[in-house]
Amino acid sequence: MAFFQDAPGDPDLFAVDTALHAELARRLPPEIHAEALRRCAAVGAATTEELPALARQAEAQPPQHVPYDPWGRRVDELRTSPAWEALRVFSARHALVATGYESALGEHRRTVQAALLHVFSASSATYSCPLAMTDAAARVLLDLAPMELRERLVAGLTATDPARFITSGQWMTERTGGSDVGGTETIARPVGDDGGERRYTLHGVKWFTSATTSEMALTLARIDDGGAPPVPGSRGLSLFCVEIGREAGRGWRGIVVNRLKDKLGTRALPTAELTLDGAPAVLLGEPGRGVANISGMLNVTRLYNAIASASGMHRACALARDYAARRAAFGRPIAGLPLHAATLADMEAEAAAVLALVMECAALLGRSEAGTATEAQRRRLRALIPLAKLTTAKQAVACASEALECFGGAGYVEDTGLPRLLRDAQVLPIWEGTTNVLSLDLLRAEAKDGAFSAVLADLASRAAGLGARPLEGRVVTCIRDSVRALVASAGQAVQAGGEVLEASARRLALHTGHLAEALCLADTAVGDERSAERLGRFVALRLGG
Ligand code: MFK
Repeated sequence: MAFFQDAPGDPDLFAVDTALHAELARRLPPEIHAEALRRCAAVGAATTEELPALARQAEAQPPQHVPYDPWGRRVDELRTSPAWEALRVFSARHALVATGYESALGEHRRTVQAALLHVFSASSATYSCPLAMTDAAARVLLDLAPMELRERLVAGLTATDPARFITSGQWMTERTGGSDVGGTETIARPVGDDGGERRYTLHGVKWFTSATTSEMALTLARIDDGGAPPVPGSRGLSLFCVEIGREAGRGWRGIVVNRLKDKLGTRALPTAELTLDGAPAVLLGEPGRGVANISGMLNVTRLYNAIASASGMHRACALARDYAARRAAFGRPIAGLPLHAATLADMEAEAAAVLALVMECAALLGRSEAGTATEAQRRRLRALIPLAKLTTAKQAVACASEALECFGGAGYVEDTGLPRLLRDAQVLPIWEGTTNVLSLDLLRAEAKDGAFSAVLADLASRAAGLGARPLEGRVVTCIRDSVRALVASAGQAVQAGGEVLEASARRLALHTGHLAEALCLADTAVGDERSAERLGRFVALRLGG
């Protein structure tokens, strides 16, 4: 009989997630732990069939832009797959955004939410992107919006009733660039105040607007009130909230959709170029404080990015492991071939280390938002978020590439669905700040708040405490040596200053990120043998131990 290879199956991504189980067990008090397990299990059950089927359908029916109706009227309809809408409904029902604002969960709200997102993201055809911006917009509106606007929009952004749940976009990137936002060309013209809301119209082009079907967006513009010329650079930018007015058959109020982007991956996700031609907007916060004000949004979306990296790595590993049991070569299932078994174990070790750092960031954000974080923890969080985003994104791309290799030629063939692992991972280092931009952000966070020093001090103190842990001597020695080397090279770079410091920022950031992962995983490894084994592998892989 002819041979046909079985495809990999989609496992229950929560049931097989030993790393996430270990993280939750160590981080949550019993009642919240039980609740987190219950909620994650409900999402996990959908990762075997429901979510993969929705993701496949959403990818197979990518968004379409219909600029004109049959009679020539501008309508700018963005048609997305019914599966994309079903992912929105699923997200609301499982409170994927709302959990981050659930005061009953106290300082653990972001830990529970990160766990849910870790189970969900990789099977969501990147629906996690609109969720990231929705969550981040809720955060910024809570901090900055006038009361009526805040109450109206935040209720929708954090709703668990699908009929009320709305999403938000974030329009930051213009043709002048996505990194140096000081070049923003969009102008805001005042039209007067309305019940505490400072109203403007916006005029300019936004070059990357993801989740463009959202009901609202936050964006930056330069105020031009007809008096003194607008202030150039990033200090002249202000933050605005746009509620998108769409009327069937009439186009969008003050906005023209130029076209949808043809992207390498994230193909179910609508990403458009827009011309703002009088879009009504409300100013948030003080004029000229736009970059500082939108940074609250960036910190949330960057954490989501790191969660998506961890989630993608976990799914890639789970698929590769499932396949290894089904695929035989050289006389046995490849799971039993020593080198393949070691490769899978290394990938899983890396994914566990990534998750440990992500959960640390989520825990710190939860504490910070609940008001229980210390000053040192807040400073550490400021640096850990860019560090986690930049480090984990690079690891996610490498892991996706390795996973494709685990399937041989099938990993390179589109209709297996496997190449999507790599195409979707490749966006993670690019959007929400590239590796280099975030490495430089770290230097700025150090100059302003001593945030990088707070991370180094924490790593040094954790490394010193490792001796009291039941860990392999090799692991402890390697981590300690690595922390010493990092502190020394950071010191040399700071002393050199200027361009030498800038040029070394990326190397320092990645070294710090890997060490932070190792030390977070070391905490999880106490009392969890599998995590201890993974720590040993991770240290050998990344720290040369
Ligand atoms: C699915 C579709 C896929 C499509 C493919 C992707 C295509 C790409 C799409 C994108 O373009 S996504 C957007 C990517 N861009 C970014 O994420 C922005 C990257 N740039 C930065 O992060 C810069 O560091 C930043 C614009 C934030 C700073 O630029 P500036 O103009 O040099 O400002 P500065 O002086 O560093 O910071 C201004 C204020 O904000 C300071 O406060 P003060 O005025 O009180 O001193 C900073 O401390 C504060 N700040 C900046 N970043 C912060 C922050 N505060 C807290 N947290 C932060 N992260």
